[in-house]
Amino acid sequence: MRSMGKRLFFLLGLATAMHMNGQRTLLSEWTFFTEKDSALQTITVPHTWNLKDAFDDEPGYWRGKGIYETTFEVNDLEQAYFLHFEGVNQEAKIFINGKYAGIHLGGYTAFDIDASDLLEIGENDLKVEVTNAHDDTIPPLDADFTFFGGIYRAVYLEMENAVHFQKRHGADNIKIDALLDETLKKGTVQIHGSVTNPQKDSLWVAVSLYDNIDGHPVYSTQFSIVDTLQHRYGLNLPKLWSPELPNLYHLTIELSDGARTIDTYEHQIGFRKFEANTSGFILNNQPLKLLGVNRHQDFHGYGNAVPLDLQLKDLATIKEMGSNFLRLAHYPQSKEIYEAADSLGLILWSEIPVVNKVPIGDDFDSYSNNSIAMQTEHIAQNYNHPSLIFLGYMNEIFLRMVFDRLDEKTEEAIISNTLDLATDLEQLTRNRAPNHITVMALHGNSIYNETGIADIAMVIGWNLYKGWYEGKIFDLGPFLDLENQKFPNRPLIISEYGVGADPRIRSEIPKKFDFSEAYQLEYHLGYMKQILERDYVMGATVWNFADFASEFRGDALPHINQKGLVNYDRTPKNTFHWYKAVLDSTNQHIRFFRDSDRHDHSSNQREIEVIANRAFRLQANDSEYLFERPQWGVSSQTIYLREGKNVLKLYDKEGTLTDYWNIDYKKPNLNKLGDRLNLNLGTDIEFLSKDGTLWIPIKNTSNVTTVGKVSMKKIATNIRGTTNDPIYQSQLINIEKMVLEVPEGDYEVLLHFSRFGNENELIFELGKNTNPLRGDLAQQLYVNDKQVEVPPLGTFQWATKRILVPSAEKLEVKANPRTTISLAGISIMRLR
Ligand code: GCB
Repeated sequence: MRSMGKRLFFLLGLATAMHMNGQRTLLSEWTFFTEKDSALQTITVPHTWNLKDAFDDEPGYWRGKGIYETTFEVNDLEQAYFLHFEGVNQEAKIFINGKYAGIHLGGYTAFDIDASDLLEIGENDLKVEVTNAHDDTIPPLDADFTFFGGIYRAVYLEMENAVHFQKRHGADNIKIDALLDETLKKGTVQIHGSVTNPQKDSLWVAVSLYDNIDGHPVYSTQFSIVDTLQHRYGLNLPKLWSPELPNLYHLTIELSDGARTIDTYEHQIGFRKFEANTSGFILNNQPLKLLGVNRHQDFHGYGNAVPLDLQLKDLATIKEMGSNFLRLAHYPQSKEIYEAADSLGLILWSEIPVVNKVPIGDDFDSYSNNSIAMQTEHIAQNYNHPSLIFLGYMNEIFLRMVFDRLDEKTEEAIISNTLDLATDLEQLTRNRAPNHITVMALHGNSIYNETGIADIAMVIGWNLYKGWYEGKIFDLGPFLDLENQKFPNRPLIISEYGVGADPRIRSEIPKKFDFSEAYQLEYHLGYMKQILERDYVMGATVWNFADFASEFRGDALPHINQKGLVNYDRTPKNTFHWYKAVLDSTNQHIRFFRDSDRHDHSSNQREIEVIANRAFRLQANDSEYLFERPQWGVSSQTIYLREGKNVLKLYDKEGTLTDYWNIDYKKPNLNKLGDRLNLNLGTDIEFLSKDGTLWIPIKNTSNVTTVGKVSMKKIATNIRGTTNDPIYQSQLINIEKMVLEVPEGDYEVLLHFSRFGNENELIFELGKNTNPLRGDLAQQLYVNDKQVEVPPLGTFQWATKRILVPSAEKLEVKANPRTTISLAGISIMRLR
């Protein structure tokens, strides 16, 4: 009989593949130093050494060698010992008691080191040399995410009987299939495995299956083996696994020598039948549109060394959003993520990090072998999860080649290597993971069709950014239709789509690359319409569930790719709530699209958007508006604000308050002492900085005029030394004169400058770091006819110049007649 404790274990759905009879010790206390910094630190694993420098202002982050050391006790040398590492980025060399014990390449799969022959009674030393230095033989070579170095997942010392389930590729060598017949009425469980049994003792195996909900035994049998485990049995009317009802069974395989249990393997299994074809995805004989998100593993404040509870919360949130599908891009993630997907009911696409490019020349063979080893481990470690259906092995693999513009010979070599590797990985995946679907993600370029690589995997995923990196939102549908027309037999999925959005930014005229949440919503709404209209599109996963670290990026926040539906700290953006309203129709969602509690504007008109999947009532001060259920999860209403506080409320049909919002309205003016006006130039966005300062675009105020052929200039690059990048990432250029009407008074004026890259050189091009002529000219900037000395500035830097202007009725910023000025912003404060 199972004990109550055990049953509870089932109920919580926490059971996993593990040994119940051996001992497992978490090794969390370590000392650590690096090649660069020899100071010894005491740290706990999970750990990464790039937590600071991946986010600081210096370009790049340290990629080198870190040395971890710890000790552990052993008092019985008759047992077998393994060190189990769940993830070390990216190369780990292990030494036990000063002796070399093994090496592992690749940062995203688990591995075991057999320590049995190197241990001593008493204290044992363990040293792990880890490097995340670039290595042309280890994927990924290049990718849009930060390769945080360190032992960033758990490490265990495992003690086992000398006879145990064999360990291979970082997992117990046991493969389980839970299959269904055509009618879904008959299930079959197939088990293949092997046992390390040096003396060839005769052993007993007991296989038992329990209902995961009530712990009730469903099946149990015993048989004898020596070292090969093969078992198959049928089950009538099994409960099915699906995203809607993720019914699981708990399987245990106990190994005994006749007298006692010596090893136990446990795993949750689920019966499901699936198929991907040109009319879509079929689960348990029903069509199912796969909709969900991609997920990276890192998290604000932790890098890639993220506590498990936070990781699991991600999965719960993804499910709560209404997703039935999750792509673990671009690498295998913690094993608990796969377990959570099993119990929550999320279909998984999981892949290895062969991203952006494959090497040519001498490195290719090793790269190819390492990729094959990774896919082998990836499959061995995750095959048994019912949630895992799609297995991938390449993402946008021709991206670098297309952008690097190489000569023809080099291109030929790359294409030939890439095709060879794709063919090998496809073959390997099909062989090792029958009953799964192979998949590959492409970027929107015809090279994948032309080279034939798009015909290798069973399903093709397109990463499409129309309306962001290129084209328009509604270019998506025609692209898909053409692909479908040209390749009617190719099952197609959208593996990525998304745009950057920053909650500090608000726009009334959403545009691509403005990083406004309004544009993010417009884009996702447009995409969903086009996706749902097309049955042949199997599904789609948003890029990305959460913002994630990508050191070289400069979105509105430096070092972060901001395409998340939730921020890096997982606070939701509006589009997250919108997906919830659209995908989770069983629950009522009625709330404001909330983008700024302030309305500093010369016009009191404001367009209010409401995210809803039910009929609702909007109350704005004394006015009321009734709405039917919006077809696409959002409705809007223009309202007229009063100066000061405005109270907005939402009610459902029953009259229950579902959300409220106070908006403070102020006409931008400088009527009172201490009043400020902060103008964000070269843009239509409003920006709320961390210190609560609201920066408004010129269009929000009526008292500014500009002279010159003025235009806007915008970049998305990290401006060093600030997290207020949106102020400095846009400029108004070619200003000959800018006049601000102000009430008579004394003013403090702050002129804000930034300098873009060389190719974008803009006039004021200040001081020492630029050519002298332009520097000279730039010195000739006047405010109310007083010459202003402009501070020197390097590329992608910013600066401000403070000026006091007494007794002014207007502020006139003027350029030398031979030139024009570029300004990123102006802040004005009334002193008298
Ligand atoms: C892609 C890549 C992904 C990037 C994303 C982006 O297509 O697969 O790794 O992060 O685009 O945001 O540019």
